[in-house]
Amino acid sequence: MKEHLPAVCTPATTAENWPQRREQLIELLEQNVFGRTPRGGFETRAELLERTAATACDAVRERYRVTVRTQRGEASLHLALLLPRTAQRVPAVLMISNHDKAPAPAPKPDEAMLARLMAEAPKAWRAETQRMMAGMHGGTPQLLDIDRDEAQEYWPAAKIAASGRAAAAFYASEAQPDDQTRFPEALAALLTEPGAPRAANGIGTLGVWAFAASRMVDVLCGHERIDAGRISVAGHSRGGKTALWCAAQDTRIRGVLANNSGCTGAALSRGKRGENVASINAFFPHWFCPRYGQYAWREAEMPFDQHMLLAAVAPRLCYVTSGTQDAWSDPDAEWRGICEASAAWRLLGRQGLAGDAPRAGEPLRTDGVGYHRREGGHDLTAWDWAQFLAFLEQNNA
Ligand code: GTR
Repeated sequence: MKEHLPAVCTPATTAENWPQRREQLIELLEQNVFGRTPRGGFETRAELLERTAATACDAVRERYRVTVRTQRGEASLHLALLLPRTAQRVPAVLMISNHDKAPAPAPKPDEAMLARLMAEAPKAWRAETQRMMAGMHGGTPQLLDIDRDEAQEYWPAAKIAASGRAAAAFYASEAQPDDQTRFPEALAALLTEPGAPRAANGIGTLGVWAFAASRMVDVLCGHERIDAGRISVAGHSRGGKTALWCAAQDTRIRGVLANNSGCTGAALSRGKRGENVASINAFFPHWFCPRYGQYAWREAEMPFDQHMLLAAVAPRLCYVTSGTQDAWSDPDAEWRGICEASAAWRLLGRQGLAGDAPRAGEPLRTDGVGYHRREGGHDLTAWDWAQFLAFLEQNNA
């Protein structure tokens, strides 16, 4: 369904004025979806806590305490880094981990918002949303130890280092726990007015996570072993949405790897199946600015859509993935997102993607965007990582 899809490039957009158009796209997404990101008034510093030899590969492991200071105080996050042993500066991949080291309680929905959205919702939506959420909120928490370099499918740090790249990772929850009853804490508390109700365009949890990722990029850019022009960010699902928003805003980032990012990630909201603007705002209102919830069931009125999030990365590198059985994310909506966003890459003289979605297992890689569909569900696997590394390799990133 393409009716009323606002265009990424207007008739007045040219390659020369693309930077201004890009700013407009960021502004639309800030005001309506993710909330306003601070442009200044903060400082980042890093303290090296530990440097050791890696256990699973020929690399050096470093652990940092990264402290962000604003006029309201300081918050610290932990950055794990695995550096291949080589004399040259290396590219880096930064993982925004939405998996924690220890089990954390699953985020609880906002009951009032949920009741309101449920009352307005079609019957089939209510049943599907409740079924999905029961699974999500009752499931076993997925864990990740970012300080380990041994084989972990979800975050194969040793494989990334073996490919000649630094593998960096941090826990999003250290910037702000994923819980609407606890917003704002940690870094989020330094970015919001204490005690004030959230403004319609006030930063949400994903905005705080994206801001935190950019502070990690501050540290990576200043690292003597890292090539500051070749830093990519990666994330899965809510981490994928965050990686896209971070790369859209932060032009120091060379590429983004957005895995199964779905609703409010790579998937166009217009005509989307599975999770939609209503369900995501019902269950995760804290992820976004309050204004976003007003678009529940009103997608046609949105002055934006998710192709604009992807397009704001152009002409840098943007790779989107889907799982064939990840219906909640909607693989076809993710494919339409990257195809519609491709107008920006084409404007800037790069190849875009168009036409029918590729078959599962047949990745598409260009000099700007890339896409694959993996056989299977909502997951980040060794096969996904192999394709990410091939895409980065092809583009010298
Ligand atoms: C779900 C949510 C999705 C996706 C996913 C995840 O609860 O509906 O948008 O972000 O979480 O992060 O695994």
